[in-house]
Amino acid sequence: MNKPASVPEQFDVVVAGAGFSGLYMLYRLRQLGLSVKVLESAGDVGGTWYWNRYPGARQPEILEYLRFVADRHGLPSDIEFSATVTSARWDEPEKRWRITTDGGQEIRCRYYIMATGCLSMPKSPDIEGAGRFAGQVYFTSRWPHEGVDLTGQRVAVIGTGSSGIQSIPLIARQASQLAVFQRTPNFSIPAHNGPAPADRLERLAEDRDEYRDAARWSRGGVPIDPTDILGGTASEAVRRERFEAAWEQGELFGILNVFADQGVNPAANDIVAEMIREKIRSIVTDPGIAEALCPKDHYFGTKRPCLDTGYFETYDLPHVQLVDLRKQPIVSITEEGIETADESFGFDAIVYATGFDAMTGALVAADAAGRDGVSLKEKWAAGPSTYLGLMTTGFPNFFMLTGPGSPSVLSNMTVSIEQHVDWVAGCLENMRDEGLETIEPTALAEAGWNQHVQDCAAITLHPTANSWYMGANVPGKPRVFLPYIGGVNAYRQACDEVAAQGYLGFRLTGPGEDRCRDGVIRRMQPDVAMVLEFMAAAGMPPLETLSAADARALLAVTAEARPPGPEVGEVTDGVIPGPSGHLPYRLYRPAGPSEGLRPLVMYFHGGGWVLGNLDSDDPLCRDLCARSGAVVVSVNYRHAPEVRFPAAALDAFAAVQWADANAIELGGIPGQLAVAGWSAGANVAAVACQLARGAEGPHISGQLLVCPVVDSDMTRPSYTENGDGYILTTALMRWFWDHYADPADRGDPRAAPLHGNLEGLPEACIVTADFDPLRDEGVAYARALEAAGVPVRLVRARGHTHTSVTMVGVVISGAPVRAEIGEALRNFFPSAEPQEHVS
Ligand code: NA7
Repeated sequence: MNKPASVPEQFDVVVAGAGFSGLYMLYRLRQLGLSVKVLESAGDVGGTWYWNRYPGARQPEILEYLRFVADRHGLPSDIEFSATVTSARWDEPEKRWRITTDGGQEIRCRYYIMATGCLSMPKSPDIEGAGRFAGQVYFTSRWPHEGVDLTGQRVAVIGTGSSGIQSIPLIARQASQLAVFQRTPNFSIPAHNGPAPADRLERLAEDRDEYRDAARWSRGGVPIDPTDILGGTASEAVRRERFEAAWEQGELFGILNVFADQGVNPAANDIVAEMIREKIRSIVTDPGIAEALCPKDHYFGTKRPCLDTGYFETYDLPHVQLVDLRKQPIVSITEEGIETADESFGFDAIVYATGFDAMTGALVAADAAGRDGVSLKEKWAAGPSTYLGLMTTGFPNFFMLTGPGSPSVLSNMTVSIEQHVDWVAGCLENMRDEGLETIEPTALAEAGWNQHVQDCAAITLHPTANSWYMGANVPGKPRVFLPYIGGVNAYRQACDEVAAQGYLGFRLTGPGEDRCRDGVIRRMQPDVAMVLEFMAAAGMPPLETLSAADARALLAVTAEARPPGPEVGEVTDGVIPGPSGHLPYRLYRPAGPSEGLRPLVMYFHGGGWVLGNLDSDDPLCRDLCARSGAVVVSVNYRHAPEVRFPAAALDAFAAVQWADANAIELGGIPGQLAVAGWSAGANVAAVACQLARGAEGPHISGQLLVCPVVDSDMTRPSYTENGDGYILTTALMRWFWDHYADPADRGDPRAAPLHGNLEGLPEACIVTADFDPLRDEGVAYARALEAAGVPVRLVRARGHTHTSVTMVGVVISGAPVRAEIGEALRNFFPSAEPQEHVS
């Protein structure tokens, strides 16, 4: 019963919601001896499982279980049912939240925890005339608890997400006529509901703790073995076998794990998608209806795949009709039924299975305003912003369970809920023990986390879909990827590290206390981090412990396993007359007319003047060629220790002179010549520009320097920060320098171009990577060039290492950086269009 109270009640904590997360939160807070009030809109525990009782929802057992848990621990005595939070205000002087409910109650509390669920705020029907229908209206998300008898009725179902797909076969059993209004066909696989598989039960019985621990440290919160089979390279037989097994198993994480790359690689994704479409065509007899049911506008898994029982089979029933809204959109709901562009339908009942304002809807609706009176709705107008999906700046002591920016809906919710609740409980325990009163994330930590969440999504196919993950199902909702897709395991690791580092990125205050260890918990691109982990696990010996010959042999082996890089028009090998002997080169001509002339880019590979060759940078050269539209000529200069400083730089200069003199034979437009290089190759490219300027020729249009070596000073901060653990180490850089140049020569501008005269040099594009020891010297060179009047475009490869931007086809997050490089190269020249060759 809600009774207006004149004196506000006081609690340590108010929790909104009594579903899985609210119940477990209550249990843990009680253990800490904190006073708690749970406010729940519904008349009972259960959350999602209380509300979603549509036909086919597998909810009764789960709801029963939650009731059992609540009763066993006597939880209901701290829960107020039928009480909805209508507003929450942070009282800064009191350092408390003031909560009001729809019953007029006011409650004060130190901590306010939103356990309001991710799919709990139904989307209001955004269809013209929705209020006009005179018959029965039902929402799958608010299905009457006493059930609905649709026997003999003419029924419409609008929506073919999970709720529609699960309820349609059962509604079809009762209805005399059923019309399904489908806007977007969805991927669905048979659920094969029944007893849990014997092997899983055995594993649980053998060692329950091990099973649960494996779930906690898995990607999706379900302990499965992630495959390493790639869709592109698997044989047809393997593809078929893996797909059929997943189809038979009927589990979401199985069908999402047919290939390791189906979530990131369109070609691999399409193999799975097409196999599902084949299944649909084999089930549905009418080919036209089958085709209309085949999803084709999004990659498989980028919208939540559905699990069904006899869904596609339903369309073979004579009284079931599919209305394809792509062909005949709804014009209006009328008093009698639904009018589309082509037809008028009469119904006795309309069922809306139109989904939810997911992940943010319930949080925003509860009208919380933080320290400066700014509401969550205002703060999140352009999309949610959280730290770890748990808290948000400006809202002290305000926690969200499974909020945006946490794995939540992409994972086994219960596993994610437990992790969140345990983390919050640990945090509050720590605050109590340390005598602290408030906790709030910093702006820096929050911005860093938001960036990481988006970085994780950006390497997948997810952002391409109009899904509720992207907020795309609610008109006007900002298009932002809402959950964290980096994995339950990676997420748990990040949360644990934050706590272990004294609550990194949080400001904590208490009487006489104001502490903050500010920082960003994840700055590295997620795929770069994966490559580092993979390399660490492979246990490669540090290159600097090897001889030059052994290091070269090792790199040759690893190069063989790489993807080849993009197709280009033509690749030819040749030799250049160098200052002392021939230098091999490889020429990459862009696709397109072969006879036209193009701008010419002389490219020099990386490898610390010791390693590398025409093969080592082959994928990168292809990529540069394809992106820039220029002819790229990769030159293999002489290497140390066999031939030391300044041979590499002199070779590079000679190659540039030769290319200028022979531009037309190379397919280059005379006078449109740029240089490019990566690492030590960027060093010799930069030196070649200085030598060309000194020798008054040839004219160089631009210099692209990717993570260049431009100085021998190894004391800059980037050496301290990144000198170990990111592939190019301080020790390896020292090894390179020792092989290449005597200490006395290392200040020579032909070894350290930063020390040269920089006036009159060609315009530059310099790429620096965050986790590169050479980062700061690259920035220093850019600044010095600018000071000398040279136009510079400085490209920051955010979250990258010295090598990762060059890993074409491996590190997906490098592609946008290389797109920028390609644009810079094109801008060096008046036009990248092939020019007619008039001899
Ligand atoms: P979903 O998955 O959001 O599905 C809603 C469906 O309703 C989907 O097919 C929508 O088409 C359709 N829809 C929504 N608005 C309209 C309008 N205005 N006109 C026509 N069709 C519309 O919600 P569910 O409840 O099925 O499932 C939610 C989650 O619960 C599910 O993903 C699982 O995680 C469990 P659209 O695709 O937007 O074109």
